[in-house]
Amino acid sequence: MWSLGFLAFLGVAAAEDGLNGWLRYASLPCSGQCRSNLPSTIVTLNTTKTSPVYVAGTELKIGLKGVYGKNVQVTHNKCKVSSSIIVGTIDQYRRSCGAVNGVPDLEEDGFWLNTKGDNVQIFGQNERGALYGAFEYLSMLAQGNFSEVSYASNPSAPIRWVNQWDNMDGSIERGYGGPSIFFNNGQIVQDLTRVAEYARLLASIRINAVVINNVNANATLLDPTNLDGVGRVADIFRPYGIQVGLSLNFASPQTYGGLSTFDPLDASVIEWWSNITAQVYERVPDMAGYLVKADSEGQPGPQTYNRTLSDAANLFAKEVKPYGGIVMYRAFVYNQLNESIWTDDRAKAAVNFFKDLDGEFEDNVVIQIKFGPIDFQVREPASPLFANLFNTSMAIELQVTQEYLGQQSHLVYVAPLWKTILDFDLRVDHQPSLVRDIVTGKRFNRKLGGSAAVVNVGTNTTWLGSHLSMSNLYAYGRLAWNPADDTQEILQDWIRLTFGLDRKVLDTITRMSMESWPAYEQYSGNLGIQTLTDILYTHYGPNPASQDNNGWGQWTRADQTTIGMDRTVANGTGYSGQYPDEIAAMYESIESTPDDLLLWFHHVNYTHRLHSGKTVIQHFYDSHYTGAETAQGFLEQWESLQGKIDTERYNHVRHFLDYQTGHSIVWRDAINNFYYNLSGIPDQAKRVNHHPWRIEAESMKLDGYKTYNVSPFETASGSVAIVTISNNTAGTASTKIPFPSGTYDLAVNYYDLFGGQSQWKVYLNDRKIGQWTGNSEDIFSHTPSIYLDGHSATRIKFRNVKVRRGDILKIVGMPNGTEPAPLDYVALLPAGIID
Ligand code: GCW
Repeated sequence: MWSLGFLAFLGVAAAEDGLNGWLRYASLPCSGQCRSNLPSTIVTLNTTKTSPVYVAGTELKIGLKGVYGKNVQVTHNKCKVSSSIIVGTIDQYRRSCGAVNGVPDLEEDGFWLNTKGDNVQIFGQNERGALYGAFEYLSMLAQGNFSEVSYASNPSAPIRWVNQWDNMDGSIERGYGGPSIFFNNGQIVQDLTRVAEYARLLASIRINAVVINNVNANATLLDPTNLDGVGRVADIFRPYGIQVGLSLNFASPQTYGGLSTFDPLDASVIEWWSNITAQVYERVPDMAGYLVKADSEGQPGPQTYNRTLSDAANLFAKEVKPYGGIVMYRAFVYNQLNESIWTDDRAKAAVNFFKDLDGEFEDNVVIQIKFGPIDFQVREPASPLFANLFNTSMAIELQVTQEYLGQQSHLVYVAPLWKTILDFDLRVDHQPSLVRDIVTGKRFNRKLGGSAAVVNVGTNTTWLGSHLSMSNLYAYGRLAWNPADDTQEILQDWIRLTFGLDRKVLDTITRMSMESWPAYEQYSGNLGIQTLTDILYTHYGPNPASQDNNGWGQWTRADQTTIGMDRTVANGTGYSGQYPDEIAAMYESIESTPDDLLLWFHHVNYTHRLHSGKTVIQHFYDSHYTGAETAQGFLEQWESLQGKIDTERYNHVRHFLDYQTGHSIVWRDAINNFYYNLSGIPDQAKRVNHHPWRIEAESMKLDGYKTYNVSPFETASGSVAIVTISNNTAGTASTKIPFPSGTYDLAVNYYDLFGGQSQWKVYLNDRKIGQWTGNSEDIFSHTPSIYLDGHSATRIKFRNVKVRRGDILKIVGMPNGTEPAPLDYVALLPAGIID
């Protein structure tokens, strides 16, 4: 047997379970330039173990050892050591070593990186900046890049935060990577190992603050024991240059403090918050600030007392100001609406609530604005609020967690979507006004500004629930630092750091990732109609009807002949008038509205012709076929990398992509069937509702199975499925194969429900050719469903099955728990047919 030492000697990598993310420091060969350019010593200019500069030294040591197997000594406060990396702040260097030459003035958190052969200087404006510089140098080394560089890098904005929607009981709202790393059972967890590992990842992408609890906040976080826990968490983050922030529940003075009111202008309420804030800062002297969701989705707020949103924000702002804290006040404020009122429009809410308060906020208040006016949909226009506040600081809110974008069970590289917003020019006062220049504070000269992303990592070793979704976290950090960066270049750094330098690996994952958001948009909601997920349940699978006929205001206004929200000033909700003149004019007219936002702004016939020349309905049909086809390609592309990626991650990702190929077809058929059923307009290419290679389960010979009408109807082929008659007896569905003899891929569409793990077995003439278990709730990251619907609909495929016409195909389903082994259809797919 091999000893551990021998394995280490061989350089056998630790399990590739994703825990180290892009900080794997996987071994690279080293000769020539590499040998002569590897420093032999690390000099850190701070000896305090909890300082970011000290941490930088440790990280450099780990990196050099990991990537190039080189053992390097860390020493402290020595200035002139040859063949060394010297890391510290500019001031520390000046104090210990004298003048620095050629380094430009750095902004807060900025750094200077200078490499000459095996002599490397890393200077931060502050300790945090020095740590960022160390990670930058390590990123070069880990990508085999030994070029001589000499440059300063400064952040675009001071606010580069992440938000976690973690609940005190350990669950995470819209989290797909397992339970919380912070909370369990109403308290902060004892073992903070994962918190330290998260801190390291976040520091490497230059995140400087993390809000650890859900914006739907629980006041019990404020009890003294929990605040002690927050203190422990902050102690873990601090060495990585990351501050902790807290979400507040606006009603806490009453619900938790026992006061009779939570009126923000009431003296006793102000005193109560003052007292709480003092307790917080006693434990966390560098607490970043408060995050507030109020008067939104049932959360209490100042409107209860007819106070303004600025009254509320300023209450907290005044409390945290003496400690240097800020208040992130969310613009996500809206009321329930009535769809029968043509002019009602949730998209107008943020401007309506905040515009008139411009200038009323304390200067340490930042309005945190979701990128679009509704809610992280697959495509939205930029929030018009960015163009309506000139004397108020703003931050853009993004979602790394893929709430409406496949919940990490679908590959969707989201950064290109964010880019459509960041690079959008709002033309305020007819001047260039890119969203990225507005939120960073440049356009309107604000000192504060930046971005916040909802991340929601959990205890899963992949952090987010799947390996490939980590590109989104990486890209978020990079764009927060520099929103002008190119999303494909960011992606490629991530790929090299995560999967190595092989050219084919790089090209393949690049291609899949760059195709993924467009494909997801194609097989979900098109032309700006929103994602079309089930908005009343899991936000995962298709359910277009759930958008309408309720107060949530995510309407499509689809009927038999027309679809889309008329948001024009002339004839609709007036939303387009919330933009500056040039943009308002563009969206007001159908002619100048880009096709991809047509239905966001206009209510048109299904037969309306797009700029592309297609009708709206034919565009829906075609896009859904194109998108699902692209997704089939992801699996093939990934499989071409077998042997080039460690088995653990190869299999994990393969399994997810295989699932996505099936679920993209569920999406395609559901949306196409829904609008075909509504409009009655056939697909010109005759694909929709026409599946020559399918055999519906309900048309098979059933024994122990019965038919079941699926809701929503469009999530079952032919709207009907079958379920076992009893909860504990197997059912059998059999059929004679009507197709020509030959080799086929056999696809089986079934429903995998939460609540049981049924088993299915497939036989051909009584010979078993395949089997599977309905356990996807334990494997995939998305929210499971207890119903037969678009969330639970799943496809499994058995490749290269040889059949003869007249063979008997039989599926035996054994129910389990509340899962009645449901089946929708089988398809026998000749080579090249997707069905
Ligand atoms: O996106 C929606 C989510 C809610 C979330 C809310 C918000 C935390 O469905 O789960 O609540 O937005 O952003 O506040």
